[in-house]
Amino acid sequence: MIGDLAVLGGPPEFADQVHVGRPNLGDRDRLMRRIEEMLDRRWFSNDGPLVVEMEEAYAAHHSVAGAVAVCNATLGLQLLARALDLRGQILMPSFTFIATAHSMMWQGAQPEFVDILPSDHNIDPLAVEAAITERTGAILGVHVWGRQCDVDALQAIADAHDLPLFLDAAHALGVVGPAGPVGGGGVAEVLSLHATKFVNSFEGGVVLSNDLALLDEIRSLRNFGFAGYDLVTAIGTNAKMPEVCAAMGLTSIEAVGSFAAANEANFAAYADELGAVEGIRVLSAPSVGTWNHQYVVLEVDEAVTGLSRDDMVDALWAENVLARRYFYPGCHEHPPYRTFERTWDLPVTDGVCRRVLVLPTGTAVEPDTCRTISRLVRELVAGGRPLAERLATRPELEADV
Ligand code: T4K
Repeated sequence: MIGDLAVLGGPPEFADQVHVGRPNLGDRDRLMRRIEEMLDRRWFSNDGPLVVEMEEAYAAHHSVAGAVAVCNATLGLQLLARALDLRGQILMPSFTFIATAHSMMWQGAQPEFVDILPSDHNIDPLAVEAAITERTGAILGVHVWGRQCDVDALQAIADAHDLPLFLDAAHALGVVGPAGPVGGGGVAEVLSLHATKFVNSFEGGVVLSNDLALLDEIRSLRNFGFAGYDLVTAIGTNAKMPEVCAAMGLTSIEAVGSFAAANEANFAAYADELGAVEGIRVLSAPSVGTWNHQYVVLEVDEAVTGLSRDDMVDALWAENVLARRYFYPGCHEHPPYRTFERTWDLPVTDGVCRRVLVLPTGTAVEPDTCRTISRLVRELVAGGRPLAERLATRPELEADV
């Protein structure tokens, strides 16, 4: 019943908040044992044994020659950009987390935003090709929602123009797409192990590559540019992963199968409940390969539902469902980038930014909870335009004015 909605004064559906990014936990006892051993060793950072073991595990998991663990993916991207000595404009999507763009700015390179495909929200290779000029320095693809972007097409464009291709794989741990396992694309790929990610190390990131010389360079840059015990050969920084994070990173990857199964069950519940709702599109699983189902993404078509995505977010938050509108409003609309010369035209990005709604999943959420959230979404859609009109005249909105 619409009158029962929390946003209109009813009690919330959930007593406790349901989050999009509740961390997944592996085997607690194993994690604690690793931390105890670390304390006994008194070796907490600087390429410790857990970091070394973790790098081997992540390289093997992604079928690449090597891996470098860093303190987060943002710094991983920065180090990679520095190692590649990137200059000029970096062609990338605007529909990504702001860190993708910021990391290039920190290297002194400039994002040049390119539109995405409506089908999977990934960078459009044709738009990349069209955007290349003499100022282009590199191509940066992002595997948005963990769906592999078209690495083969991007690589062909990069080769034709003699440009490096590298990939933000923050969402794509363990993914195998049409171009093969994530990790081996372009010159390198960068995973995020942030707490909210499929697999986490509290905070962390991993640079994956088949180019061992490039990884050695990144390893040095991660540690102030040291090339030997008392020899510094580059302007490095401190991007080292602490041992306690590697303890979590190792314990998490050991549990990757159970995380994937939980995500898949949740995804199936949402798809089942929402797949036939008019005006709601559930982004489907990729038809090829292995996906991590890390994000459950809806597109809300207000022209059909009568209710905007933002009204839906407000109504869900009132029910204690903390749905998110990632990556609104797109990097290009955030103040640091708004002042750039507007060489780009991003109609698909702008539309997707208005429609996307991300729902809770992960091991902290049960399929039954997903079914309840889906029921709420269906009720909101059923409320349609009359509900939108009531929301527009809510007393708290009038009080805000
Ligand atoms: N490239 C891409 C494409 C990315 O998406 C990201 C990060 C990066 C690069 C950079 O990776 P890192 O440098 O972070 O390794 C979150 C994450 O902070 C961010 O890592 C992630 N992408 C982005 C998509 O999401 P917020 O602003 O949504 O975080 P926050 O604090 O609002 O948390 C999300 C939800 O999770 C909330 O409902 C609270 C809940 N939560 C969060 C944390 C940290 C928990 O329940 N427990 C927790 O410990 O950015």
